[in-house]
Amino acid sequence: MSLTCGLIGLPNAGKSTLFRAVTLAHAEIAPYPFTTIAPNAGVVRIPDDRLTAVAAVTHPDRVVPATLELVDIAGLVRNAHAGEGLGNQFLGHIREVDALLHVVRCFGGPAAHVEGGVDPVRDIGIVDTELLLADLAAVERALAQVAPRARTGDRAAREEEAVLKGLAAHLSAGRPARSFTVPQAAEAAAQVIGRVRPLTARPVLYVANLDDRDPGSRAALDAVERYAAGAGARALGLYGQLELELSELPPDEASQFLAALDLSERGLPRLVQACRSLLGLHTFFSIASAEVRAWHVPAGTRASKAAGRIHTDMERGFIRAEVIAWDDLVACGSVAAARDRGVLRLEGKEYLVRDGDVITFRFAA
Ligand SMILES: Nc1nc2c(ncn2[C@@H]2O[C@H](COP(=O)(O)OP(=O)(O)O)[C@@H](O)[C@H]2O)c(=O)[nH]1
Ligand SMILES: [Mg+2]
Repeated sequence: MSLTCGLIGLPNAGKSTLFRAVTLAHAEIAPYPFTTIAPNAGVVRIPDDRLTAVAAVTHPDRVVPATLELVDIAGLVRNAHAGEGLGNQFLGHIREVDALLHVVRCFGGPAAHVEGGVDPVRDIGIVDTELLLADLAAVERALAQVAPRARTGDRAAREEEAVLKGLAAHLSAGRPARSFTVPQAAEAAAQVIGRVRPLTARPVLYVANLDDRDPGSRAALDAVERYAAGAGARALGLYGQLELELSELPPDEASQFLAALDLSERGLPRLVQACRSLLGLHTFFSIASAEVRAWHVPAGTRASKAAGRIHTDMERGFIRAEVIAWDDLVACGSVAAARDRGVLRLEGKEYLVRDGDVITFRFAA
């Protein structure tokens, strides 16, 4: 299972700058044989204080954080949905990611702005409109497919057609598929969304790329935040160029530089944590003498499935899960003490893994 966030936005918004900043600072090292999947894709480590605390009481040889994939998708331009500027190819790449980081340019400067001056809300609108139009085209194709069956009176086909028409109207009104609901036909709607896989159904974070030397770019952040709130999404501001420069420095020099700039913290940790919550992930920890490791699973994952994240044998031969909340383990100081105090629970395969669980799976090989 690989969960992927894609950087999208207009050309020259700072996507590649951010991609390089994140992959330099958070690049996965061991135990994978490669840190880059493709020139524009990287595996990113997600730092986790809970993992550090668990490792501090279990003393493993190795501590392995959970990871995500990040993809730098080439810039989208006006009329991409109609094939402009390799549009279909770009939209195809967006279709492959699970969540969107929509980078919005809030800095001026020499790098040409494809649309003229700095205007983040206009820029967001251009990109979001392209995604909406691409989704609308996909819904219309699905409608054309289902129409013949619906005409014969097939009940499921008619229900699907009704949902698709509702979705088309929703998109035409400029609203993203992620806010589309059909309370009276929730299951049919979920099936349609699962089949059409609209781009605008993916969760999105608007990333305002600010300029540390341009005080005006803070006002742009306000505008992006207001837009995001109106769209039921979140926004985050950071200094892309500065983050890249900091990522290129040795850690001690980077902290000195940060202090000199009067910045208390970097933006990248906030960004990678936001990716994790955007994807709706829970983290669980596995503990062995050799290795303590963090794993991501979608919220609502059963224990047996979570075991399968570690090894398919563990899922197949699943017997039970021994679960301790990470803070209970840290408070007790050891697994044995946690067992003595009764905070270690035995759970079956149907148990829904909670964020922060420390789990040892028992399985028959
Ligand atoms: N001033 C300033 N320039 C930036 C910032 N981020 C990126 N740039 C510049 O904007 C240009 C385009 O950046 P790039 O990351 O290639 O944009 P992309 O087309 O979205 O991938 C480059 O010249 C960057 O150096 C920023 O935060 N502030
Ligand atoms: Mg680029």
